[in-house]
Amino acid sequence: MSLPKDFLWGGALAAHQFEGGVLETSKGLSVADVMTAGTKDTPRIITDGVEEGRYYPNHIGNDFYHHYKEDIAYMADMGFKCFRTSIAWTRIFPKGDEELPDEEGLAFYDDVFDELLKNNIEPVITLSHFEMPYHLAKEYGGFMNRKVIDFFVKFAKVCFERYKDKVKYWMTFNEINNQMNYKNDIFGWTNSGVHFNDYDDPEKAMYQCGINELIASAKAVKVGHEINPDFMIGNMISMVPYYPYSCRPADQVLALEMMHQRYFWSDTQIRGHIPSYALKMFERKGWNFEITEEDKQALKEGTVDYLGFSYYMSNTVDSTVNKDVSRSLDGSSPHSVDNPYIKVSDWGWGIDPEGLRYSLNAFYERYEIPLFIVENGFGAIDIKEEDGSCHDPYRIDYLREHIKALKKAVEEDGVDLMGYTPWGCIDCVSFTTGEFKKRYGFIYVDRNNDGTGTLVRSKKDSYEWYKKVISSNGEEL
Ligand code: BGP
Repeated sequence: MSLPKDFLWGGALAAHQFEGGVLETSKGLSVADVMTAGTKDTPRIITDGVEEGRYYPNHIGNDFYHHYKEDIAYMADMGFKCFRTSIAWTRIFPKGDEELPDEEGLAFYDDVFDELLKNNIEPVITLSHFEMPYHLAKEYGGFMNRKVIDFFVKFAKVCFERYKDKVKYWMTFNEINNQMNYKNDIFGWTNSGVHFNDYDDPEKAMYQCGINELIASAKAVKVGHEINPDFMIGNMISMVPYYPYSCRPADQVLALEMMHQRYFWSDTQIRGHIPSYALKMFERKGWNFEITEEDKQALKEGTVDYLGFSYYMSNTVDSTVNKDVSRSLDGSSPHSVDNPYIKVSDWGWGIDPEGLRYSLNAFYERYEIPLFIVENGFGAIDIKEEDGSCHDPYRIDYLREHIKALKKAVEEDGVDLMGYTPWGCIDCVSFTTGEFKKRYGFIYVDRNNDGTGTLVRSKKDSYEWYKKVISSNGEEL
């Protein structure tokens, strides 16, 4: 038994974290472009536009905008079958509410997709990866405003039409469920262009906004299928499975409730309606959300073809614990506790390969549709030696164990898995902290947290290792 022959091995990135080409092109500012760099202990600051004297790491990213041919050549050399990236909404509609799309932005992605296809690499495209137009966030209130649904669907339609013969695999919103961590402002801001903490009831605002995004996602899926019925359009969920801390029944039920918070998003996108446990919760809380008959129809007609998800870690919950997690960067809940069986990365993310097999099974049992692991990886501080080499055995270990786990899910459990695209295949800006030194790549980029560095690329040890994994279709690990 082995992985399917057409298994999509590749890597993943997101426009705002690696492209650069922000101020010198026709691109407009996105929500990510007004966020400063932080560290794991000092949060990124969401500024009011681009402010003089501040450093915005996403403006340069790793400068893919000017290196894309070189970078795609590296991907081809590693044997990538696919490359997951996103289209920056603000390259296509710089402010978000224009009548016509921007030709310079559209042409950039034509060039990138042509270069990928020339190298036999399938583009896998996220339409919105934490990078909505800043103008829509500031002037319209982001996804709290239903007009933004129409702007998103229009943007999606333009992309589907323009790239219909170049791109087959799509996703609507990256980690749509991550706004559940709304207490930390960057999650609501980047997901929806909203500061939920400004609302009297931030949780209610988060759900209203999330419902609007789910409607936008479904409408886009429907439009995409009309434009090209062969499109495979997926959703994208951040999967952090919750384990009960003990065999105490209350811990089991708590873990189930925590999973409901995640499934709310995928259930709606895959089954085409808001699940009963969520409707009951809205009722209990006295929340009357605006969901019209037309919205319900849209959700029904816009179900996705596959489930894409990120997996970095698991989380463990204890029903006797209830603490403040307003600064959580890792999906922690008020009930989260350390898992004594799991080691953590320098950023406190638990390393749990078996959790990946568990997650694949949990999703497949629930939905029986194809799954795609579109993010997984190990953020670490890498050292580039004087001779240009970079030894990252910890990353190879992490990926090897996760690939073993996904193989078990496919080979022993029968999960239908389309592919695997490790996150940050070329070093890029960290989303949660804005640092550059939290690296995930097979390719090292000479760039520092303060924005210094030559941007020169070089191979890490994991580069040759991953190349062999791909050429052996996961047999040589
Ligand atoms: C996911 C995001 C990515 C990415 C990754 C790693 O939540 O979809 O954009 O950055 O996490 O997170 P970080 O960069 O903070 O280490």
